[in-house]
Amino acid sequence: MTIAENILELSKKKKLHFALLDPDKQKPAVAGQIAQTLTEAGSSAIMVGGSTLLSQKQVDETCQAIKKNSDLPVILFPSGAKFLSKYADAVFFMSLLNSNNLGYVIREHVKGAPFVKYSGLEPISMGYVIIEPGMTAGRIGEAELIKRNDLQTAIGYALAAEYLGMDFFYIEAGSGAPDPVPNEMIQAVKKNTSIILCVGGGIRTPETAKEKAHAGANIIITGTAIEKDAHFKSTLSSIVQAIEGL
Ligand code: 1GP
Repeated sequence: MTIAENILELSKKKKLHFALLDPDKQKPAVAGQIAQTLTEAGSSAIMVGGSTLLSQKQVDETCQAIKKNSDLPVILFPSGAKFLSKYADAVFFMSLLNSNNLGYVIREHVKGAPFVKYSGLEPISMGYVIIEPGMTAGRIGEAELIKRNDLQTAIGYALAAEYLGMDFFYIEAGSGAPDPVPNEMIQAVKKNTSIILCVGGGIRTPETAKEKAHAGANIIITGTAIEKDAHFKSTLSSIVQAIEGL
């Protein structure tokens, strides 16, 4: 079974938690320790990527450290072709659908596709959109941010992703967003599509994670906000427990 098939199967049974580790935010050894905690807490996958990466070496070393400490699938969440790593298991082959920069929509993909083929990384197709406030990802990704009350545009992007044959749709408010994606937007997207729905950006507590999962998110994605929490492990376990029973 491929990683994507496995996630699709799992997500039919319960709500999942994925963690995003940004190689720019900690040394590889620390990423390895965090990976161990994520595994113990019950996360289902570790995503690796970030908008401010400087070198592929960072990504390689972070993936290697994670693989040493965890048997969770490691899925790249790349901001460009030069940040792919053969040490990961898979890559979200994702298009930032609401970017004004064609590089993030398709051109980086063209550059990176041969690496994916020859490295053996499993490509997992994903449509990706950023809503207000967008934070660093919105700025670097040159996203035409979806307004927080513009449900129709959110539905339109999700349907477009589904009709283009993408397996996953990721809607996020940006890392560290003061307010995550509104519940009404998640409900509207869920009601109108059948694509696997991932939600992230600004989700810091089990209560918020539960609300977003209850609204229709299949996968809750958390990143740096949680990693900075002094009670990281217990917050994480509580998030996993809060959503998986839904
Ligand atoms: C990953 O933006 C999310 O795409 C992560 O957001 O750092 O706010 O959890 P947080």
